[in-house]
Amino acid sequence: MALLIMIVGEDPEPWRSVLSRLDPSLDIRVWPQVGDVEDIEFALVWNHPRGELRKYPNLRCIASMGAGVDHIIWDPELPEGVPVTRVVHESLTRSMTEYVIHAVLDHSRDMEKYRRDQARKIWDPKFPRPRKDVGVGVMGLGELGAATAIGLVELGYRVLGWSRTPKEIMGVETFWGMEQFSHFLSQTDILVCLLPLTPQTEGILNLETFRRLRPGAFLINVARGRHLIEEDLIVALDQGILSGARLDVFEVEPLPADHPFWDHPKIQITPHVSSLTEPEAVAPQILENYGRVLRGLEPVNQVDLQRGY
Ligand code: NDP
Ligand code: OXD
Repeated sequence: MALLIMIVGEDPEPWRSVLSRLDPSLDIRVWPQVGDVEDIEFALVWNHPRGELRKYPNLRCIASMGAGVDHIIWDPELPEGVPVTRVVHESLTRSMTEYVIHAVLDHSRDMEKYRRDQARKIWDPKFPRPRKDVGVGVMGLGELGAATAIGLVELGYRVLGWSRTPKEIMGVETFWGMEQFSHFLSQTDILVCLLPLTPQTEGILNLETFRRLRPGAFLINVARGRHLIEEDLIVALDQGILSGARLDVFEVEPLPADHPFWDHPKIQITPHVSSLTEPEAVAPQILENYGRVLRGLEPVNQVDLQRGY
């Protein structure tokens, strides 16, 4: 029995190193040096090649290296009946909350204007809008969205939250389902996307959505690139429907050098860093799940494969 690390596009070594330090008796294989495919019972994955997970007949659990599982679930050749887990950890939640709060403060305290003013040596102070009048709409009220919404409430913003099912979060005006989506958007000045990528949420950040926001709203996408229709963002920015966007995730990552987002004056880019999974912090929960699977128990932090998150 062996644990396979199949991490593509990132260095698997920190994972191998921390897992073997925590349990020196582990048989760890690092893809593509797999050895006998029959040995593999547990796979820790990120952006695995499509169809690859079918090659392991004794696979009992597929663990995402991050909070999102779209990179696993969207594989049309995913082996059936194998549980999929994701990371839930306070280090991810804290990092995401900090990132979004920083982006919201940066925008609502007019920092983009002051950076532009500085470049032209302009001294032009302005009172920021009172926070209670700035509607921050958080799409997705799960582990990350709920904590982010609470952090924004604590700072005095008017916080609106939208989810699939009803939620109650102190200080947050909550909305759910497509029927209430327009109402949620119509009160939002800063839209934060923290949804999982599913067939229902793919492309949800589109021109129609942007038109329903308060005029000149600001977009923060920290979920997945495929939530956003990229051409629609350019149109919305160029027509003043949106005043700007902070993007951490993209349809193609790394963002290609010739992509128009790089040079757009109203777009701020970060390279998928809003909440990085720290192997040191998260390895114990991966090992816990490996142990559970070997003992015939259900792994924790399992996702609902029907729902897609
Ligand atoms: P959760 O699964 O805990 O929460 C998902 C939330 O989205 C839930 O509130 C859910 O509603 C809501 N939701 C799902 N589908 C719909 C829908 N069709 N309509 C309305 N609401 C919907 O996820 P997390 O908070 O842990 O993570 C969210 C996403 O953030 C991840 O899937 C990942 O893609 C992204 N992420 C990005 C990172 C980065 O570095 N950029 C880092 C980590 C995560 P309900 O509660 O009703 O089920
Ligand atoms: C995640 C991510 O899903 O880093 O954890 O995007």
